Amino acid sequence: MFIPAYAKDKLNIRNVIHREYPKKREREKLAKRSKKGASMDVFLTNGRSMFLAYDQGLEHGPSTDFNDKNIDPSYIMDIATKGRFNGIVFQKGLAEKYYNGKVPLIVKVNGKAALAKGEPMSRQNCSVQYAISLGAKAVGYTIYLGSQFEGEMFQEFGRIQEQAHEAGIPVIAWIYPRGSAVQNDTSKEIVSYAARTGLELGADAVKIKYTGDPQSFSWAVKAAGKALVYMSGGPKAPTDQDFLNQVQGVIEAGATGLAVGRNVWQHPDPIRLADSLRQIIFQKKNKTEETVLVQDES
Ligand code: FBP
Repeated sequence: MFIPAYAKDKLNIRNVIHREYPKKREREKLAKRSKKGASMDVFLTNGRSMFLAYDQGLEHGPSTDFNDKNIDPSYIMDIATKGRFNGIVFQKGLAEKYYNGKVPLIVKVNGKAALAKGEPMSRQNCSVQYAISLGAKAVGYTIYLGSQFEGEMFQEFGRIQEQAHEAGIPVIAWIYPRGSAVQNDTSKEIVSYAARTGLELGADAVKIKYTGDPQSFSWAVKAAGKALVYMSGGPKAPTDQDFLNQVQGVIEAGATGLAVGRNVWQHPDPIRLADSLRQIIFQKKNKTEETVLVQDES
């Protein structure tokens, strides 16, 4: 019987064992690189950061979120640069055509459109190596915790996380509890579950929804352990003050920062808003750390 070469390779049990269980020296080398690769330092200013997310064209469709200005990815790239963001989040198509190299790049390596209904599932559409070739300093991946397809996303994320660490870059997990099993995706229990899932699956940072108050969000920050926590923005808040209060609460809770889109690029003056965000995120660090400490001790 003719057995093609690739199949012979698959049948070779020694190869399989070797691939799944690398030798000790290789494991140590990988562990070393993984540790180094997991660092988010390139994205941090005084231990904090703010990211600009712009994958809503895929996730929601252009007619849901965009106007004549912000439909243009160059406009967003400009906001990220002039607003001194610590990272810009693009899908690979936008990274290929619009990334200017002036702000650290995060390439989202999965995504889904909004047309299909039912249990959410988001599959990988870009390899880690290709993201790196576009200039990515980290890759992002969405997991719909609670979805019927959660296991598939866990598995895919696991592979991506290992490849990214092997290549020396960190992985940011967007963890959005969703699907018929999830009643309230901003409750303390669910958001902290999302944060913890990210830690356990090996994310270097998690992007999660705000619970609405610093006390409950600080539980999610604790649950995330050494994984950095970023708030995900959501639809534009009714007023600037509402949004800034959320950000203040997130920082008070001990999070690293935010990774938001609509609240910034739908704003009539995104650069001015970015200035206000920087004041809260970076300049009040000592004050807020003190506050958190006092709360911890009481
Ligand atoms: P926003 O700040 O605009 O909500 O963006 C954050 C983000 O995570 C985007 O990266 C993503 O496109 C969007 O939210 C997904 O929103 P959702 O799945 O909640 O509709």
